[in-house]
Amino acid sequence: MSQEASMFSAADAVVNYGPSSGHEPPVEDLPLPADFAWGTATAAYQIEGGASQDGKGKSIWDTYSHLEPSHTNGENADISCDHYNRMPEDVELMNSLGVDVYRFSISWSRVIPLGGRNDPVNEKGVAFYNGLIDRLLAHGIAPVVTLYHWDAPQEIYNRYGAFLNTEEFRADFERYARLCFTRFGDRVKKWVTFNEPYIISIFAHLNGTLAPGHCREAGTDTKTEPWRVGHTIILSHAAVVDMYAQDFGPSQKGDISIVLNGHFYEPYDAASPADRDAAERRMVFYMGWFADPVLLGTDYPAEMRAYLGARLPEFTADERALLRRTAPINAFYGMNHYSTKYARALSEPPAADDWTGNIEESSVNSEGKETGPVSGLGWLRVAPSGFRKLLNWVWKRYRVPIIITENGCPCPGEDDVVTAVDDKFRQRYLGLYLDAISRAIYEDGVVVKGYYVWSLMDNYEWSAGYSARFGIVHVDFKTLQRTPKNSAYYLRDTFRSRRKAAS
Ligand code: PNW
Repeated sequence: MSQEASMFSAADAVVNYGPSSGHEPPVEDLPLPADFAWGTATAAYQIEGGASQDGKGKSIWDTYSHLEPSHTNGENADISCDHYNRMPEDVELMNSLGVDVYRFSISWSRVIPLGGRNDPVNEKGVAFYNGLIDRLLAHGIAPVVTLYHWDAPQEIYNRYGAFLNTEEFRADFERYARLCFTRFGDRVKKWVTFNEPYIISIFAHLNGTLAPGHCREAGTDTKTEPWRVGHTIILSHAAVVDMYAQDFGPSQKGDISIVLNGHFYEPYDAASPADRDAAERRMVFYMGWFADPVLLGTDYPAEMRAYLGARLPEFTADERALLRRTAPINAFYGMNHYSTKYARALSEPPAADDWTGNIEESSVNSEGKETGPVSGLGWLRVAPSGFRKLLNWVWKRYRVPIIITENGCPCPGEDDVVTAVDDKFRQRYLGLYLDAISRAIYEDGVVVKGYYVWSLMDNYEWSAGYSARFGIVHVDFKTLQRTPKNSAYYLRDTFRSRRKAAS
């Protein structure tokens, strides 16, 4: 299995203390702007539970997490954190931590159980999100709402393959978005259309480690389908941005954009021009794939067109006009960022379905140097200097304010509840990554507006099930009791003092 394919697998979650490089600087608690927003982030399928409660329809994750043999560590999220039934307690918790923002996602099949544009609305599902939004606002917490965090209604997958059919998906997604803007947009002022299109395209439709695990099915084409999925996401995003700007923006006055994830890539051998080029190309293939059409309103990056040829779909003249028109409306670059990797140019011919630009990724470079100490997951290493470089890379290419919409880590040894609550590894990781933001802002001139930690609480980590804990709040999955970890108090206090220092 490639390193990418294994990213979400349970095997990756094996505790590994790894060699600490010992070279990381201490946390300096550097200042942040007075109006810098701090928040927590979650996703519907990972925390809600209530899998079939109050008329909710099935999503592709309800199906995928029940496959036999299991692809999800033998675990599903039928109950998970039971947030659907404990929402008031969770909002109280956030209030006690002093957060400004809560980023959550709406479960499409909870509000439109069958998902399609002519299918009925589930008013009980709508009422749940109305209750959540009202409660947040009553505590002065701003909701940031993601429309799609990986849980497509199962029925639209059955009908036409969901993302595999651009026209059908786009029409159904437009109707779902319109429903959300109509019902929630009077109070929600920040919208995200899609969470991590790269992961949806590659992990869910090429490696098959996430739902629907499409490449596992007969008759699939991994050479072209991931790029079709990406194309569907870009056009559905642009259509919804256009709709928001025309029909809702003038009265609701909110912001809308997309959330992209990506590592920073360093060359495997810094002296090799081919590896330096590979590191740059890897980021273009990862983030530029979506950010160029969405934020610049241009075609896919030229490097991708040259490499992928006919595997990459074309935009029609109308679609190009849509991209150009909507690009400047996107109000921010939503960045999910966790770690840094090395990129090495390969000389042997790539596999027919290669998606990397013929590059090998690793955590160790040609001199044997690691990107950083390993967290509770093998791929996630502490590398704050790469984060600062990525902030610069994105700012230079797109010149749009950046919001860190996810960042965080599981600690080594976190299965043990004492380690979990006294989470020094995580506090250090978060502290160093916040220092990197401060340097990017004050030393490099990058505009960064906010930081939402992943995640509010331990939850269902997709294919890894409950084996990887990203929360700043511990969840006992037997009793469902929540206990803030020390990092929760660290973030509460550091934002208080860092921002005071800045003002
Ligand atoms: C994100 N990577 O996924 C998702 O948005 C969350 O739902 C998830 O729980 C969280 O990160 C932690 O995994 C990513 O390898 C997973 O670069 C992997 C990567 C990026 C994002």
